[in-house]
Amino acid sequence: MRSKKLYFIVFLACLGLCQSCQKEIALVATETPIHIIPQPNALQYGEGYFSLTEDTQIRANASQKKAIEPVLAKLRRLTGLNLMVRTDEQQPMVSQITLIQNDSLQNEGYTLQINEHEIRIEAHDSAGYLYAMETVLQLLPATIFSTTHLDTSWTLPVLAIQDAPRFQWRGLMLDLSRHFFEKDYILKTIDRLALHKMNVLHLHLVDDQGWRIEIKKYPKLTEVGAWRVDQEDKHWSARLPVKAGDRATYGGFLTQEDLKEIVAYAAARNIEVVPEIEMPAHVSSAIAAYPSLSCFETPIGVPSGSVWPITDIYCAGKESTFTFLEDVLTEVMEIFPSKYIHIGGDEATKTNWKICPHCQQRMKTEQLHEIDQLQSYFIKRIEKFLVAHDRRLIGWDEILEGGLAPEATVMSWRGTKGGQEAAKQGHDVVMSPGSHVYFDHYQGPQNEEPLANGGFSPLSKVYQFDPVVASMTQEEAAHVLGGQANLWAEFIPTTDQSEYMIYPRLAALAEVLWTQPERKDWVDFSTRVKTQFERYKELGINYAESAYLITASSTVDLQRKAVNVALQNEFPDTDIRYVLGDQEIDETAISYHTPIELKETTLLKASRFEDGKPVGRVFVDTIVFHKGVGHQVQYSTPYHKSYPGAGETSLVNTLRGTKNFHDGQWQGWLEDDMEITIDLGPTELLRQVKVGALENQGPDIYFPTAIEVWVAKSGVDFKKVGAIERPFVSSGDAVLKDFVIDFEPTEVRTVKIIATNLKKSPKGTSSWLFIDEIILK
Ligand code: TNX
Repeated sequence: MRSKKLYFIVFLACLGLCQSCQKEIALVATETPIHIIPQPNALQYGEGYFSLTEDTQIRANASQKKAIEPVLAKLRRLTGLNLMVRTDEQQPMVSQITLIQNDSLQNEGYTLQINEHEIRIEAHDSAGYLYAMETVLQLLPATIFSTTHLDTSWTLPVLAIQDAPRFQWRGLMLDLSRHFFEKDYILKTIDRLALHKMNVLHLHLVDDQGWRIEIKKYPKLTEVGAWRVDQEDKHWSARLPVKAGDRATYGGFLTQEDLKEIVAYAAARNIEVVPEIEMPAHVSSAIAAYPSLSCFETPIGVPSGSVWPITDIYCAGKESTFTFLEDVLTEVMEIFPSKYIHIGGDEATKTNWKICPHCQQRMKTEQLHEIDQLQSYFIKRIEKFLVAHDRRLIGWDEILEGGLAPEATVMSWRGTKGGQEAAKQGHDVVMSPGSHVYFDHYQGPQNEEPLANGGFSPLSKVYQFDPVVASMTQEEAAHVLGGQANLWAEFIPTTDQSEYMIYPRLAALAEVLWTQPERKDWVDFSTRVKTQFERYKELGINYAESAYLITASSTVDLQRKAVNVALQNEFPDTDIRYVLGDQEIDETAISYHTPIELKETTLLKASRFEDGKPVGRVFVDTIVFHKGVGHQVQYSTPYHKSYPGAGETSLVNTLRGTKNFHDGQWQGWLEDDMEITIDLGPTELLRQVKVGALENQGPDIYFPTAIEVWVAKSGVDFKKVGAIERPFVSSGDAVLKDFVIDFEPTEVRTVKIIATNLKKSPKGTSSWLFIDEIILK
């Protein structure tokens, strides 16, 4: 890829990575593309190649050999080479991989020096050796990640790398409760985490919709709690309530043996598996198994879908709750040797606690005055138990409420605020903000992506994530252990979909958590990630190519009564070409450079081109011009300042909103109706009004319940020409709809449109009305 030869001088002393290499190295680049993810922290290019051959042997002691075993096994399988490991001190071999202990290196760090005869690896711990070998794999052609033996020559470029992670916690969470992932998929995920030099796998083993870990003392947790009524064909929020004893067939769980195998497999790849045992909320599955764990002991079923608010929670008053939890945690600690045990702690609605005699009694005895303090009591008590067993408690940022347990670590998900607050109080934190690293969020244009859980975190946004918040003091920053992405699985029906949501965003996250900020570079990453795609293909990963998808953003030129459509995707330097009208998109398409000016209704198609040919999904959009375009709109009820769309001309600018309600095209009214008047100046013959609306009941956006159209010749004396009604209908999906109001053709100057807001949702919350365009015909 690099056509020019590059000359690099790197002062390693400045990077402080390696004592023994504190000398200037000036090496000349080879022509080989070196595309490593995460980007190493220092890299000097050389000239020439090292070849892996029948003669190549590995010099390592027993523990070094063990450290690199997973990669070595892969190398042997793929290359068909012996790659014998020699532990004896002998004369230099003709071709060797040498592993050397270097205690001046950082934890998990390594140096890699490749010349024509030797790959020399130095590290301080087994993680360092393993990661050096992971880098070696990435210096080979992507086919090294294939699953079958390949008869080809394997060469690596001459170079030198000094590398170490920026953060010690580089995590991914899998939610096994909402979707049950089988053991094999988890093992595969561990291999893939290691490839990205990620070192924490957080398993969300407990939630309302399924208990996924065998606990020998409480067999019903899995006999009952691991199974729910199969409503997988319905949208998560549209699943019907269930009762205790309903036939429950969807689910599964991991036995203690399975989990021990997972833990060992992960440990061999420098990955710590952190179990999450939720409490006091998100535990309907446990209460379904043992109703006595709740305040009022009412029998419930394991819910098949959404539960909100979460009121079926553990009783904080009864001693038996704590006996149960200590028993469970004892078994958990026997399976998981991890330093941290995650206890959840999020989203508890404590209405039962307020009226439960046991909880009230507990508050009295413990002199707790507020209900949040009871949650804090709960968590502190569990922390004491964990600390007594030499473990550390970690929980979601709600554990801050009512006072943090003395040694707790906070996982900040509601932005980074909770994390910063905890760091201020001197606690360690892991940053996992929904804004950047929730892999259940959309990563591309919502209209073109498989159903996800709202939100928008495209690849470039994940890449922008920094676990250290700019306003943190040095002391606070030192408490940031690292970061983590969470794959919540309400909208993950298959492992294929799980892969789609994780990759390539995991590559961006890996670089965020490993590479020093000054070495991060989006433009460079976007080139390297394409090689990562090649590796994913070899590994059979169903990765997302959403970053390639073309989107349009447009502006209106009122003077010229024209729309300027800009085309882009996430990657810089994409060859985008387009055609206007009915024509197929082929070699004759026009190269896109600057926004396209349109003055009439036009069908626009665009595609990414490679080697002169269209590849990937074709972008198709019709820009509809109509009689209202560019005319003045007066608002009798102003739109909400949080959703201004594109401003005063938003409703008559031809530009349509997408299912992503943050896309800048939607104007929103909260509880208010929309009442607007459009002045068509002198007059126009009108026969139809279309009102473009969005419904997404999850975030309380509802279609209008009625629309009225009034017209006037002069701007006064309006007469009603049409109206429709549309009563509320429950729906789980985001839906776009144009409401059409036809009427007798009428010569008009002003048209008034009133869309009625539902005002209060069935949940009792304030409802939004979202409108993107008023189309006048
Ligand atoms: C909030 S993040 C939750 C999860 C949901 C997730 C969906 C957190 C600690 N709690 O229970 O699955 O949102 O994005």
